[in-house]
Amino acid sequence: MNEAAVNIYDAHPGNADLQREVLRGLDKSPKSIPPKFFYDRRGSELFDAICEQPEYYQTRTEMDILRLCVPELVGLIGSECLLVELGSGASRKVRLLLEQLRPSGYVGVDISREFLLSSTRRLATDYPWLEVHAACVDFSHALDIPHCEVHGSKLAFFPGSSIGNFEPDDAVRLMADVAALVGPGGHLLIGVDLKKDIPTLNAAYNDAAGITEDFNRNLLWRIRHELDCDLDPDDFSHYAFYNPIAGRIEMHLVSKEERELRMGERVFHFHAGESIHTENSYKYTVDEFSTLAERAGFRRQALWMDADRLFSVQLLMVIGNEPGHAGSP
Ligand code: AVJ
Repeated sequence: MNEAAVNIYDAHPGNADLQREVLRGLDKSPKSIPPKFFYDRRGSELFDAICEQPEYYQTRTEMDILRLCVPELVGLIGSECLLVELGSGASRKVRLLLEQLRPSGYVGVDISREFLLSSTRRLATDYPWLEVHAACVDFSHALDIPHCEVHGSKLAFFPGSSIGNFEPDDAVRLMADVAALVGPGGHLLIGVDLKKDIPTLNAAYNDAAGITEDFNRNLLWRIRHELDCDLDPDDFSHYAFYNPIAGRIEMHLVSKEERELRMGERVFHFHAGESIHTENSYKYTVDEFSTLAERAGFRRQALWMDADRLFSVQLLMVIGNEPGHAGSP
């Protein structure tokens, strides 16, 4: 069988970034490592397994919402669009969109190269009518994707509440980049996890099967394999909790004992109980998120939620040269 064609664009910063950012993060006080480094091959597999856990309500809830809202969405967007998916991962959710929206082109954007290539190849095989692009990009730095010919509008898709990984100001910056990418009248369909009771939030990041724990600790396995260091991942424990003051889940790796960690020529000291902060996952109310979207230049066009209001899918449109909008000619 012929491999389906995928147009590949690779801006991946490579291994040097892991080393540089890990050293920089361990120099900070408190110590931290950016969550984008979770997603090596094993990390992406573990994240997929998290999404199947009964405590992790986000994925199935968002899928249920998408199943119900896509027909309405198609009415609002129309076909003949270019669909750009951010953090495409296994690209399961986007199949729902592709099948009903039937865009003329698809661009998958992800930092995890192998995962991106295999998932976009599968899409190209399953949808021969679709022009498929793969952009291996760290969009937390810059949303630098290849130019694609497009008739009609652009729709960006950012599912899974991955926007929650960004500090609110950075989330505004990223959404403003998306606004510039899709242009006036263009859209962003975004999944946003909502504020809710604390036990439900805590359980979602402390599943009984221990998958989230493995996912968190896999970051240390990755560092041990890819960098020159004397790290034993089992010396650190998984710690995840909702911080109601900051409005976010925090994930940490906590050193069980006092230790030194050698990395290249550097040595880092850990107190017993000292943590490496590995992830924030911000939760928003509908109103809080509207404020962020407006700061980025979007107006909300539609809002879909499950009956328990655990999760939301929001269609945002770039405020631009629409007739009647203040400031337009
Ligand atoms: C992919 C960032 C949306 O914050 O819920 C899941 C990542 N971390 N369990 C999230 C994650 C631990 C996830 N996001």
